[in-house]
Amino acid sequence: MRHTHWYRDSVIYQIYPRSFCDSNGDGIGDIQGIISKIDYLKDLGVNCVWLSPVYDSPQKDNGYDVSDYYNIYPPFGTMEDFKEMLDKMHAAGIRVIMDLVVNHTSSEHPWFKDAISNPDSPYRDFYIIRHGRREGLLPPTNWTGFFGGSTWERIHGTNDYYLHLFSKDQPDLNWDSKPMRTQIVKMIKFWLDMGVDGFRCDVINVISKNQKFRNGAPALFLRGRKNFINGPRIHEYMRRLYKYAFRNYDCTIIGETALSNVSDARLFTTTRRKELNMIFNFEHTDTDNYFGVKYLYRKFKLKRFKERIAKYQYGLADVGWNSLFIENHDQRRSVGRFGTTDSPEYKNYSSKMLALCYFMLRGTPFIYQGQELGMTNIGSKDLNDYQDVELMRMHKMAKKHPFIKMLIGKHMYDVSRDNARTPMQWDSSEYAGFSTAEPWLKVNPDKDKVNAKAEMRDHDSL
Ligand code: TEU
Ligand code: CA
Repeated sequence: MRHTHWYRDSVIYQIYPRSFCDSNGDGIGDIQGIISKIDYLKDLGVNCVWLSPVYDSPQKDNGYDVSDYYNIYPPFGTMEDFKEMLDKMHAAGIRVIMDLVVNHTSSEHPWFKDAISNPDSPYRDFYIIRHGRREGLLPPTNWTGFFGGSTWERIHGTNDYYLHLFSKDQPDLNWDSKPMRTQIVKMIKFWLDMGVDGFRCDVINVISKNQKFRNGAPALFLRGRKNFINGPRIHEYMRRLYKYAFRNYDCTIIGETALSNVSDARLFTTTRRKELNMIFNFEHTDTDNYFGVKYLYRKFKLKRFKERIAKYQYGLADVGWNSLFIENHDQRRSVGRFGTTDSPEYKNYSSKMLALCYFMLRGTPFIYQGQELGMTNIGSKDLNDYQDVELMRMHKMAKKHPFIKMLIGKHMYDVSRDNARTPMQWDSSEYAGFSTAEPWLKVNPDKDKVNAKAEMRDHDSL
């Protein structure tokens, strides 16, 4: 089958399954819930859906910690439910892209469990395991990870450490291992053969690590990042994935490539290089922080925002293709961030103005669930209203180090990822039409002001 450019004519809708629609009243969104909203998606006019991870997982990072790539997380449903959804989406003219989380697995993945419990395990080489310095007293390097703190965790009862760029429940896979890569290719084909239309590849630009393991220069966040952001073999791995997994399917491959620049973006997306179709880069959403770290809050400046967007519009004009987005499950809601929610009237103008602006750029637009309703941020300063592993780590660090507290304390809740993860507001009932029971995360208290039916009515009367 030929690899075509259908993504260039697509509008892609991101579903965060946990928060979209709960069909069976357990407070957690699920696949049958998604199926029940296919007509809504069709009405909205999108022709592709990107599903955040639905694989089996202990949910330490809401599915970005996969323990079984070949099964569905039971509270979301079964493989039959997934196939039913895929068929019904296709029948409605909507393609389906899955999340592909292969920088790391869950620490509950059988490969990892075997790797750390058995020194002769064939799976030891699937992960990045090294002796600690000073007989295990110190980790192999001084690197620090995306959620703060050391990237190394000591393996209980040994002098060895494993690498994790995210939480300690998410050990990094070793892409320098060929048997490991072969397993990933096999898994990708399993889903493509089932009829899945592509992947959004989670943090794919950090899969190659400089395995000389040198210490990084002093830095507040992500110390040693040169060793793993767009590491030494990154483009080789992208081309290998294309050649062995994607080439023979008419699929779309999007890479999440945090902390890249325009020249990296060109390398990833130049059509003739055969790596990725599009990337998600965050320079524009990082307008209101320092160094690409969302917790280092900085005042939003429209001029900087426009410059950063323009940079990629011009930078990829002759090669490649842009993804257009201003929200996702890691980015708080856009209307109060880049516009204003000061009054219902301004909120309405702001959300429509933002939509118009980014839809008119060159690239493929993405809508994050609830964005079409102008859903807003939580606004609570109570830790009990939040659950995200990233925020919990930041909160812990701020409690321990007064300097970090001074840097991030004031805006910690406002910038946190749960702002984008509150249940979808289908109507103004108690649980917003998301569920009949209390949802896993509190419904946004502004629920009376936002709801899908009212917005659709608005739309019909235009
Ligand atoms: O996120 C990558 C990630 O590091 C983001 O938090 C990024 O740093 C930030 O949004 C840029 O401003 C991906 C997933 O989207 C996220 O949900 C996971 O927690 C993470 O990978 C680990 O799998
Ligand atoms: Ca459910």
